[in-house]
Amino acid sequence: GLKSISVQQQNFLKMSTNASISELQREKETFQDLLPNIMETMLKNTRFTNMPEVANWTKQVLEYNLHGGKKTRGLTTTLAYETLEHPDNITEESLKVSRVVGWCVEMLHAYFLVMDDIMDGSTKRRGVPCWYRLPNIGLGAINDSILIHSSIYEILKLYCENLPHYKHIVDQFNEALLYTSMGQHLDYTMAHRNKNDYSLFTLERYSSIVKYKTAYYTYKLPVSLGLLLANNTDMKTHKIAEEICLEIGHLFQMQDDFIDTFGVEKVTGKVGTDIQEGKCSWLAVQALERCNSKQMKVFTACYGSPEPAHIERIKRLYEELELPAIYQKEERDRYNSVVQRVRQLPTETSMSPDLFLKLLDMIYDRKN
Ligand code: DMA
Ligand code: MG
Ligand code: MG
Ligand code: MG
Repeated sequence: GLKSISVQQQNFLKMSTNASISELQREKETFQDLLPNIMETMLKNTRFTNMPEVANWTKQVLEYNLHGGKKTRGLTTTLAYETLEHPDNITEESLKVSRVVGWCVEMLHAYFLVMDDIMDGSTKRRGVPCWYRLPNIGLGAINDSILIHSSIYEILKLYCENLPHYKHIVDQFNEALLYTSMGQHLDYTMAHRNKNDYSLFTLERYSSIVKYKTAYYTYKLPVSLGLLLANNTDMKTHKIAEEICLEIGHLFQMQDDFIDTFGVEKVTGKVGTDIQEGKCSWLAVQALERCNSKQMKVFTACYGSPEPAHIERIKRLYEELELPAIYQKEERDRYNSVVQRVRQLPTETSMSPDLFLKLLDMIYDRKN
């Protein structure tokens, strides 16, 4: 269990976890139910109307690529708004707007996933073939991803143009777009560099990749949006929220890397590619920290190779190095470290630890 906190606190956490699981499940259903409505409204009231044929195509692209998944980013947006807004200001309408903005974050995610699956040579996503792998799609997926991305701004204009912080909201999406593409660039070039030179596979480099490719758009963006929807533009609050979000985001991507190799396809809905693609993953960096010279020879001979036997050998090496146990410990340590950090929040700002504890509980020990 959660070692550095007391039994009483553990029980409290479990209780709050169980309560928020059903709450979260209900919110997820409400969130999902809103999508058809948003799509209809977008296709009938935005610049998509100029080209009904393409509007119809975009609908199919969105339906396929927004389907399934955990909806972590969309739900985080609404949860952030609900937690950070003054209770008197929360209305059905304001909650709906937060869900619409949450869907925009899911669209940014879908846009990146369509591209990411091409870049990573992936075959499956959320239990179905990756978009670019469908017959008659192929590299047309690149333009389809732009249709997904453009939908975000059409929807924001439609639902948020009159909000006091509309410009700031749009800028948050632009920031996340830039940072994520920087991270994806690092991720891609690390895997496609001169073979057998692993001098750049450091913990420091790893932290930088996951901060940019995942933490900004997965946590910093939804939480900043929640603050802005609650009309909070206090720079100090935004800064502190960002620091915590980047820590949670690091934990989230470290889990994704572990799941890539040790996850179960039926549960994750995807097939791992990090070993054959030679990614600078958490597992690779940890292995390189611990290899003796014999193990290092195995690593350089097999890592980044598409041969099933090589992939299996790397997986065995990870097990020999006891990386699954090291992973569990680091997952717990990072969880505890964020818990400690957010306990200090009430003295620093008006934010309560609540939101961040819920976000942590949503992902702790996740298998998908
Ligand atoms: C995720 O990296 C980052 C983005 C921006 C999609 P990844 O390739 O490890 O994600 P996944 O494992 O879902 O393909
Ligand atoms: Mg990928
Ligand atoms: Mg990737
Ligand atoms: Mg991954």
